[in-house]
Amino acid sequence: MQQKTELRTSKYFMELEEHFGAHNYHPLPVVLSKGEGVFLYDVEGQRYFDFLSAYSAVNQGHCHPRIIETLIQQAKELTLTSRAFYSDQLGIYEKYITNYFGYDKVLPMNTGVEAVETAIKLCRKWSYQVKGIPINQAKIVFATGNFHGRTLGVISASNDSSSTSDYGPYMPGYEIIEYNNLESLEAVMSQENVAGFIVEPIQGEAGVVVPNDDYIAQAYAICQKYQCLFIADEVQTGIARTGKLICCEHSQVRPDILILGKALSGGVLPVSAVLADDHIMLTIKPGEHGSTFGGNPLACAVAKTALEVVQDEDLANNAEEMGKIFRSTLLTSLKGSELVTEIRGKGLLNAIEINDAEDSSTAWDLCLQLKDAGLLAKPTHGNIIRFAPPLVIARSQLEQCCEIIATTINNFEHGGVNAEK
Ligand code: IF1
Repeated sequence: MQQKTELRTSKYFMELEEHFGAHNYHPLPVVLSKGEGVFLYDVEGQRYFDFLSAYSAVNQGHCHPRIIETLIQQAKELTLTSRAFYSDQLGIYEKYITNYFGYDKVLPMNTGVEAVETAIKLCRKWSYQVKGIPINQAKIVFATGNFHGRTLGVISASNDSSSTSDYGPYMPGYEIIEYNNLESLEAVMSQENVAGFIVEPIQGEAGVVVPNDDYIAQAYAICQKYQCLFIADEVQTGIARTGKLICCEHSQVRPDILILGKALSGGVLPVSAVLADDHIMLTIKPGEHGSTFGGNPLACAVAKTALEVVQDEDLANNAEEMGKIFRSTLLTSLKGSELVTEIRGKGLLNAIEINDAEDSSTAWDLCLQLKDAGLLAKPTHGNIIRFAPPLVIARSQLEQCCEIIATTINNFEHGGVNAEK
């Protein structure tokens, strides 16, 4: 009796995840099997514009041919040695990335949160060894609305109950102040034993919260005034996403510690990095920090190519230009909307705010209709929809997507058929 093979439909795959996977996500009901540039394809062959880019990890576009070619070639040679030995990829990559971002040294890690944790440890180590804060007395300042990852070390800085509830007790030595509020930063900085301030130059998960134009520059100046480290979490805003190589460039700020992740590998595998100058980075001595996969030859080769693509394809300027068109086009086409209360962002990190409570299903329902119209996006914090396509998007594609978004929202608000796919 031949075994009946299950039809590999979207339903089939969603049920597998429901049955065998932890329920730590609530995905949009779409099952993807292929990505190419700005497009994703589901198992039924339906094509979508990707307007999430895996939370800004696929800035270079899905399966960029140059990055994939590097992955394949390096994978045939050597993937992992551990740092117990040298490799012919790590030093080349370290020289390339430190020159690329303008720092003395890099500490290579894997996920974004590992890089954030590394920056926290580095800041504390520097504060004891260089600034002279009494051991175990260092305070690190964070901002309300932050998102730095999911480990206990960083959710301890979160004021979002969905990140923190029932995970206590939490890491001590953290101070949380209001984002985009310089007075509160000055006040906490004037306390003793403050080691540093870690901040997202635009808060992604909080809903693409763009601070006042002078916030980052003034915050950096306050950190300098109190000999504290200014640490930029650019895991989501970095790698050209906001129209500059790093978002802090909009403020002419060079962070004391720069944290990168996500698109550092073009979304091909987890690669993150912490960059700093010698007087900070060399406070960590051999054996005092590390990771099995940190700086592995495969990641180094892939990340170098991913950064070359950002430069060669001028993705920062494309993000800047396409972002301006995106916001101006939607502002015009949604001018009369009562549903959409704000369109905001920088470069190709944008969001719309829905005039509904955070716990409403409106944003979710809108994303379902956008999916049916051929565009994938996902709400953040209930009533905000983030729009972040790969930075390789062409003007004609962007204009088509603006049409899809505007038509879908107008139809949702006033009833009517969806835009053509
Ligand atoms: C999830 C959010 C985005 C980040 C910043 C560090 C990290 C992230 C500014 C940690 C990661 C990811 C995590 C992912 C979804 C996504 C996310 F919705 F969770 F908050 F982008 F906004 N700093 N963000 O945005 O990097 O360890 O994940 O590599 O947890 O669902 P990671």
